[in-house]
Amino acid sequence: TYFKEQKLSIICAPFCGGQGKPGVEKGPRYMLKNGLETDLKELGWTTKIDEPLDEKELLEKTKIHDGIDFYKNAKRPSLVGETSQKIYQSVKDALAEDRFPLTLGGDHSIAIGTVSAVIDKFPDVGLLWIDAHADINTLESTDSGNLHGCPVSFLMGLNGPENTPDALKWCPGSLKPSKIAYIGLRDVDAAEKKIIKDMGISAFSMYHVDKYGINKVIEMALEAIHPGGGNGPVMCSYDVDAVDPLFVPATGTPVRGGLTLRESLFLVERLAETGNLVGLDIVECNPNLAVDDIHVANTISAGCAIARCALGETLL
Ligand code: Z70
Ligand code: MN
Ligand code: MN
Ligand code: MN
Repeated sequence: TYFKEQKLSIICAPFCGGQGKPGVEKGPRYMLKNGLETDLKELGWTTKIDEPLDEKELLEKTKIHDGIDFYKNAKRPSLVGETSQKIYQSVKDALAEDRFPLTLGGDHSIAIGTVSAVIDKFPDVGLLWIDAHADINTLESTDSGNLHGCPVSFLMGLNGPENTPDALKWCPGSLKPSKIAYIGLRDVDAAEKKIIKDMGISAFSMYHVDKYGINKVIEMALEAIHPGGGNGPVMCSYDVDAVDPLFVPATGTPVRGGLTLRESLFLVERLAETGNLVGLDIVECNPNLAVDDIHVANTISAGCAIARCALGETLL
């Protein structure tokens, strides 16, 4: 492990401005209400909750930015930049205190902050991006204009300095294509497929999960980001829409044919087993999109289970 003591920061990132569906800002509050902090304490972690954002105030601000904060067709770049920078600082603070950073979203644009901070501390880190989507659209390629579909392009510096909104210029954009691997992909835009192919980024779609099984896929992904044995620090940015909507229905962009609940949990159990995990995001839980209370409970409990399994919970 890369941490001296079993300490962690739970960083709350209640932000919805990287996409258009309000409710995803409720994720951190719902996961904490589900008992996540207590559960992690029972696993032996000394916890601290960091709330760098005011959920209510930020939601109001997001509405104000609607329709005025644009960069080409990208929506709310100033707010995404400003907010992800606050999350960046919180993750940096956690790591400076030798605490494992667990960040609860919020939409996936917050990973611009979390991953940048983890790279600052562990320059050699490999990133596992667990998602139905590749989130690698550039400001040029995005059709939706939703910045939660673009965080990887900022992390990799694909937009270039001349084409980066001022509020996002703080992001180092130093992630190398060889240091990222995707798992769970099944809804990738044509422009994203081209970027992934052209840059030689490792991507394991649901096809590969079916073909090889999840264990083999994880091993291949770890080998891709850390050639010669798969050892080295790993950051996991986990979009809950990677999980099949049967298990996680309350998310902004559900896509059928995803990971089973067991595959989803095995993935993080396996990462915990390596002892190499140095950061985790859990994003895109949106209680507003549930049609009933069971959908809310299923979604939130899956998000919490991913966190617990990544942080040491085992079945036996
Ligand atoms: C699409 C876009 C996306 C999550 C949707 C979808 C991106 N490629 N990501 N839901 N989590 O809008 O760029
Ligand atoms: Mn997604
Ligand atoms: Mn995502
Ligand atoms: Mn139902």
